[in-house]
Amino acid sequence: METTPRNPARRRLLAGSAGALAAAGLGASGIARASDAPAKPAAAPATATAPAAKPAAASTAKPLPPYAAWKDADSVIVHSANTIETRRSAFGDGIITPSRQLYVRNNLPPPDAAILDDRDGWKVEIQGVKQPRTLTVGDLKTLGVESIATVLQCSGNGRGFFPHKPSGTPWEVGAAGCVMWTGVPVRTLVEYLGGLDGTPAFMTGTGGEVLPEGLDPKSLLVERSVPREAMQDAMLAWEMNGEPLSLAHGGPLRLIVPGYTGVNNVKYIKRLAFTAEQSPAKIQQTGYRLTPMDAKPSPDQPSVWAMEPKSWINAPGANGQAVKAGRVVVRGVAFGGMHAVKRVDVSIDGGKTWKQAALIGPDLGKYAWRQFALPVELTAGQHMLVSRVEDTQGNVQVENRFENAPGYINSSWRDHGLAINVS
Ligand SMILES: Nc1nc2c(c(=O)[nH]1)N[C@H]1C(S)=C(S)[C@@H](COP(=O)(O)O)O[C@H]1N2
Ligand SMILES: [Mo]
Repeated sequence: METTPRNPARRRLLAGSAGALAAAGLGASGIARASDAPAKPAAAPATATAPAAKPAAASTAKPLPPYAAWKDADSVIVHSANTIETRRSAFGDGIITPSRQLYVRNNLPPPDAAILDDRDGWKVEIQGVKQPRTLTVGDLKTLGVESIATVLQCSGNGRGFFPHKPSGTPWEVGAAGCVMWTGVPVRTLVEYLGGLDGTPAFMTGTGGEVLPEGLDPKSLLVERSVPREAMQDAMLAWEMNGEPLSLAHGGPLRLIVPGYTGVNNVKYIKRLAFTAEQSPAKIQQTGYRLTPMDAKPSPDQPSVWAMEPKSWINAPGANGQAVKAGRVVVRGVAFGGMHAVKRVDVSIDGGKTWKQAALIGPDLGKYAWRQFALPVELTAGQHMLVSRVEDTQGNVQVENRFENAPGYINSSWRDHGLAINVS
């Protein structure tokens, strides 16, 4: 299997880790990790428009929070009011993840639902361009429109497979989905405003949550910076899967940064700025860093930005569903992160032998996932189903997770294996 990390962020981390570890020489205990840690208890937002919640599947299950009451309770695991995961068995065979099944992750309680009352009136400040301006969603709609499918995946998806039990939500496979976004391309917007002012290194998006008073705003503000080049494919989106963007998913307006992990896709965006420096917010400076196992989070560690090639199997047998011996079709999803999927291989013996799966369904572009399928004959007994994707650049999904203290970017095909009992 591959031993050389292909992800540039990972290469940087490995290059820098000796120094970082030496410099650290510190115990890892007691490190505060804001990122993806359970948020403070939310004040229940107004939900005048939300349809009634379905009863949860299991009696032990937590109820859906009011702002997400319209989600399909049977398809999700409610970890907390601000962390809701799609069940592995709920990923269907279609390419787009239905909104009712899509995961939700809020670092802060979402804003009041009243912000959706006048969607077109929502304002976003654009800075770092030749003609900085505040535009409304209504204004943005006059500039242009495009649709793009992307994999939206939380940086911590797969954290539940890290044996050291990092703090934060123990997501397995379901903090991810493939979503169709509609909005205005960021490059169209920048062109309209006269182009970039100089050559700022970063594109910075600021979330529109109202922050509690009396606390340092930098400690809570959801403000993320990504390398400027990411603007080429980025979008300010007002629709998701053909519907006006819900509050849960960042309505009225959200930044989409294709290929980048969830946190970089800022919801309720109120400011988009091209900046020389990364945001001073904690979520940027020390949150979402690939912190080595025994180090403290620090701005000199790689930021969690680009996603890596990753795939997993969703059927048959997810979440303990019965599987009968005989012919079955093994199905799953695969994506490259920054590049298109070239091939997916599947093994029903835990990686000893592999067969190439067929990519099925439409190709919605390099940032979407591909569905794959492989008919196999299953004998009675235990089987470990695993899949491995390769992208068009020759990057292969890693066999083993890259250990890091906060438990980010787990792309290990081994960790994502689906153990089934065939009868
Ligand atoms: N304003 C704002 N944007 C945000 C967040 C947030 O808490 N506030 N959470 C981020 C994280 S960590 C993830 S994984 C995604 C989740 O998007 P979703 O809830 O639409 O699935 O939104 C990102 N954008
Ligand atoms: Mo996330």
